[in-house]
Amino acid sequence: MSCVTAYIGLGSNLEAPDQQVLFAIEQIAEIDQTELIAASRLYRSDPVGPGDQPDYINAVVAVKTSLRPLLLLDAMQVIEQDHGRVRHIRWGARTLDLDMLLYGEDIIENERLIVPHKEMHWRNFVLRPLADIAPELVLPTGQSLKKLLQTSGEKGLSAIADIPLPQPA
Ligand code: ROI
Repeated sequence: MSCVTAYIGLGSNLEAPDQQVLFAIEQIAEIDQTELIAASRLYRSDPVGPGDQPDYINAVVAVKTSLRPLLLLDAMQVIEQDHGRVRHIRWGARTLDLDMLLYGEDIIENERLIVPHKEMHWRNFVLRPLADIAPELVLPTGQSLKKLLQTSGEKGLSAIADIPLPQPA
């Protein structure tokens, strides 16, 4: 059974977003064949995208998993649905968004999943929390997280709390 470190980005801007994110992290910790190994701080971020939407809460977690990428994605989508996520408006407000950012060193492109996540390279609400838990990370594309974060800057982003790692049951 080979284990891979994967990184998952979390975002919410509806219905007590901080609670949505914290509870989702507990649910990620319970995914089959998957161990939660690190969590970033919790961030508040200005909304990126159209119109008038509430601020977001964002975080990133690292897991060690022996699930193949699409099975990990399935488990993440079950959690999103549990949070009442309805996919309709592109870039609209959402109760919970879970993005697979990285799956080991893999580069994945199929109809369901693109890894590394296409927009992580410029989204500071992904890069900054990722740097909390993997400051020396280099993406499979060869780009260093530090470099990307220098370019994205930290505008509109503030760390608001530490996230306690849920204890295994
Ligand atoms: N903006 C912020 N700040 N955080 C997010 O998680 C987020 N997620 C999105 C869009 C709508 C692009 N904007 C976001 O999907």
